Amino acid sequence: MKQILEAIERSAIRIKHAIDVKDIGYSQEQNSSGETQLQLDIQSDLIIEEELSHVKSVHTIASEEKELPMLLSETGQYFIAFDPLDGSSLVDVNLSVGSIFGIYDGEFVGSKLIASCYVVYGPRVELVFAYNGKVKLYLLQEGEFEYVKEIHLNEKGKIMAPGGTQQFWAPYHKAMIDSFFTTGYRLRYSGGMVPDLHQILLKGGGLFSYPGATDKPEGKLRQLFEVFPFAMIFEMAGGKAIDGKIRVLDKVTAHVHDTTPCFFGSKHEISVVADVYGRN
Ligand code: P6P
Repeated sequence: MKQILEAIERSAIRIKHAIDVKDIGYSQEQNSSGETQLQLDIQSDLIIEEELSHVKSVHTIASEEKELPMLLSETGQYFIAFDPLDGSSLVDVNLSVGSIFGIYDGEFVGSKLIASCYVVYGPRVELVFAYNGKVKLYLLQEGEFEYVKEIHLNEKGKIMAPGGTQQFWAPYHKAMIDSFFTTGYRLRYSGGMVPDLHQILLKGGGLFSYPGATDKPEGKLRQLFEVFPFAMIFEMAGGKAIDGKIRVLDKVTAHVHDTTPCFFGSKHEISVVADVYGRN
């Protein structure tokens, strides 16, 4: 696992450099989710693929930017799913973006996720690694990731990050979100999953939601690359992650690019979501 974290750290430093200096134009390609790929998306994907290809314990990788999983070593143990540069379209308006990694033991299944990691490329580069029940924060300083602290969520928070297009929300979802705001929650939503969730984790709690809606019944965020890694991080930090009904890590993934509605948050906020969705 140490070699995997070191490969992620090397990737993060290279991706940060690419963000700072490279062309942010669009390619002629689309990814499996039908999103036109930025040159940076492709560049970041290739950087991570190259760095992980040197780690003998990695069996297979799956990327948001690749149609199918890629075998790296038959003798490897770990299956790594990653979103190389989530929210990449925010780079051209100079907002924070991130890389997300899920490390699975032997197969791409929620119940086999054993470690998660994300990197935030913002005013500073920070890395969060969740493994063995602990969520640890690191800060990039002079080319090295220095340990800062463990992350813990409070039982209840103050931040609301409501994703999706409001006109397509279910009425009961809109009423629930409105009820949080009328009780004093603060709106914090950039459209970048990594910085939006990072803020909730570091500010002690709240709720990030990307629900199923009439335009996207199964939500937008991908199970293996985005939702499951953050679900583990929130659970290890003392919070919860559900799809509205069940724990997201208990879901069965049929295809590598499957999405799911998702709610990440402190225990109190998730109990409100479970109550509302349980009644509708
Ligand atoms: P919306 C970025 O494109 C992304 O995949 C996530 O980073 C983010 O949480 C979500 O989409 C934002 O989607 O529909 O609210 O713009």
